[in-house]
Amino acid sequence: MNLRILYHGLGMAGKTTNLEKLREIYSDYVSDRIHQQTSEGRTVYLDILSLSIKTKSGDKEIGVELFTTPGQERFRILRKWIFGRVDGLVLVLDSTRSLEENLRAYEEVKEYGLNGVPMVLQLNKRDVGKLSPEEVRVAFGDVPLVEAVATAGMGVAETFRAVLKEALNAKATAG
Ligand SMILES: Nc1nc2c(ncn2[C@@H]2O[C@H](COP(=O)(O)OP(=O)(O)O)[C@@H](O)[C@H]2O)c(=O)[nH]1
Ligand SMILES: [Mg+2]
Repeated sequence: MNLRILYHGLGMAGKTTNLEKLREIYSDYVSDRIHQQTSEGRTVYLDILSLSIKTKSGDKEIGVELFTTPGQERFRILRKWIFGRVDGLVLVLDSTRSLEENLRAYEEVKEYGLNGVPMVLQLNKRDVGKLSPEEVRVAFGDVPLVEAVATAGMGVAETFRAVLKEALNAKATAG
């Protein structure tokens, strides 16, 4: 089985940081050989991380491909092409920005027809941001929400496991 997980959110929300931390946390499971090309630590194009993980029972191997959307406006047109099939979506919210700003990223999710995709919210930058989980819940209802400080690795694996669970559940339901 193969799953494709997209990390979407405003530019600078912490998408790349999530993938970098996951690469460290799951270093034994990294199956890609793509060398991340960044300049000054910023995403040049897009980040991909391929993991090969085993199910709880250990009898099945799942390939998980994680990717982020590039924030630069000039790549806007390419995003549709990047999206293709998406099995799970992490909407990375930046708690240093307003709810309204963050909702723009969700508007894009809808614009690209991804609003039916299993979604997990990550409220990132809890170390510096003011946007509260309560405000987010009012806007999104009971979508799974994980608080994070991606730079410290906090909430990163939890977010990944949550979206994996949502994606696998949806697959099981679909048969
Ligand atoms: N203080 C703080 N900074 C963060 C956090 N997550 C990411 N950053 C910083 O925010 C900036 C943008 O992060 P990046 O992962 O490149 O965002 P992207 O544009 O969504 O890929 C970088 O300087 C990160 O180090 C966090 O939880 N707390
Ligand atoms: Mg990035």
